[in-house]
Amino acid sequence: MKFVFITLFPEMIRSASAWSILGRAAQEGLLTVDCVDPRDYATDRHRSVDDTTCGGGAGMVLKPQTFLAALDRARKLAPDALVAALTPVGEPLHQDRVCRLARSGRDLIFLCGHYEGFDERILEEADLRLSIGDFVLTGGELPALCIMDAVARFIPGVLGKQVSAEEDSFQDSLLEYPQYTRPVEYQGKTVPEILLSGDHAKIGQWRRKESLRATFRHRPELLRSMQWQKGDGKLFLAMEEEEKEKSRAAGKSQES
Ligand code: 4G4
Repeated sequence: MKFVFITLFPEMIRSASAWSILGRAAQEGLLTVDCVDPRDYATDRHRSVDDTTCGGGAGMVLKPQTFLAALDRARKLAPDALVAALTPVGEPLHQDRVCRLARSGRDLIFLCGHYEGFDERILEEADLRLSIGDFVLTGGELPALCIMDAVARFIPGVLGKQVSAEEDSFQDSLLEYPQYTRPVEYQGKTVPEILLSGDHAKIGQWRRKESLRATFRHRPELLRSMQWQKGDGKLFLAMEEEEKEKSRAAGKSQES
């Protein structure tokens, strides 16, 4: 899969995609990362890529000429690509959208804005406007990198053989259960005994229950869209009872 970034800061993209799993995947040819810099398409003496906003006010906006010339070049590199603009007012990204982007079989061109954002005529060229969350950053490079990373995990061969992106947190709207490695005891804190029992049915139940607990504690709104499996009802009720008991005990200890 091809990822093309239209960015004034190509080194940000190149340096961030050279490491770890993405770096290896790029080396193996499972994905390619290209950058097109709008500044290379500037024609004036100052090689300017931005200008003041029409209508007045502080701040600069990315000019259409240089950015769209860069987009033309990107489309030559990836003719069938979807064009995604990163903007704080885009559709908030979720794992199901990530999964659909990966499955679409289309390459991706990312429009990374800076300064106060894009001239609207640049945005009109985008197929999608995406946001990675309700906060504002200085540029679209980090969100674009986040999206490439999330999508790349679905490309066959990018993750190791044993793990697959489909098995992760969010795939069925539940948070991941807690994980442990050796030592069995560390600074007085121990690994739950059941995980050392070798009883895979029991371990499976424990993990499911702890997934339900983590979701109940930290992201209860996700429980509405989770896919209930056989046995979940019983596990959920038992977990909820334990949680209530825990908060009763905490309340008592506060009284004294
Ligand atoms: C477009 C318009 C994305 C792009 C304005 C981009 C946060 C996100 C930008 C801007 C971004 C996000 C400079 C405000 C670049 N910030 N949440 N900044 N700004 O995905």
